[in-house]
Amino acid sequence: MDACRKEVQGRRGQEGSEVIVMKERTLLLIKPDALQRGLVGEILARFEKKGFKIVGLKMLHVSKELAKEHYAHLVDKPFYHDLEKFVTSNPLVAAVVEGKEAVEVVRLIVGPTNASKAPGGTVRGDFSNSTSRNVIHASDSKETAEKEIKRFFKPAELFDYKLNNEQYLYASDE
Ligand code: IDP
Ligand code: MG
Repeated sequence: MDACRKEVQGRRGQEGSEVIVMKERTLLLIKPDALQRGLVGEILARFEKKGFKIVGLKMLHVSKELAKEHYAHLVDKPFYHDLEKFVTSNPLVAAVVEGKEAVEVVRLIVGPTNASKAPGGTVRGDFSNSTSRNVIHASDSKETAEKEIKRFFKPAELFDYKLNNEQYLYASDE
């Protein structure tokens, strides 16, 4: 399933035309530091409470090969060795969440990479004071999200279902 997909809701807009709701998906990795610190439930809850639908969820132990692929943009950095050791040291929890403008909104909830500078209220701002052990990963663009979801989830591990409270999460025109 693509990170960004169109879903016809079957509702009628003001002009009588069918309303098309853009639903985006993005990848979250609740990193090994968060798992070790007992923060998985609290972190996932933030996205649920925002109204994001969990469409994929699993625990895995990241291999060195997967770490190299996922952090390909960082392999030449001096901190890469430590980063690889960190993400492969212990299991993590991977999730795919779906909702309006998921990629951008999830990044806002996550906060900047350097958690020391992350505002309170963001996941990194509230749970970390480190640039490295910053508790969570989130895809940084729609294109990246599409690739990263495929990297961590098989199609059969992603679920299409309706939340019963969807009419309370979004207006009919968004
Ligand atoms: P992001 O996680 O906010 O998207 P990226 O630049 O993609 O940030 O970096 C991926 C991960 O690599 C970070 O979340 C962090 O764990 C680690 N990292 C990034 N920059 C540094 C650094 O300067 N020192 C140590 N670790 C870093
Ligand atoms: Mg990144």
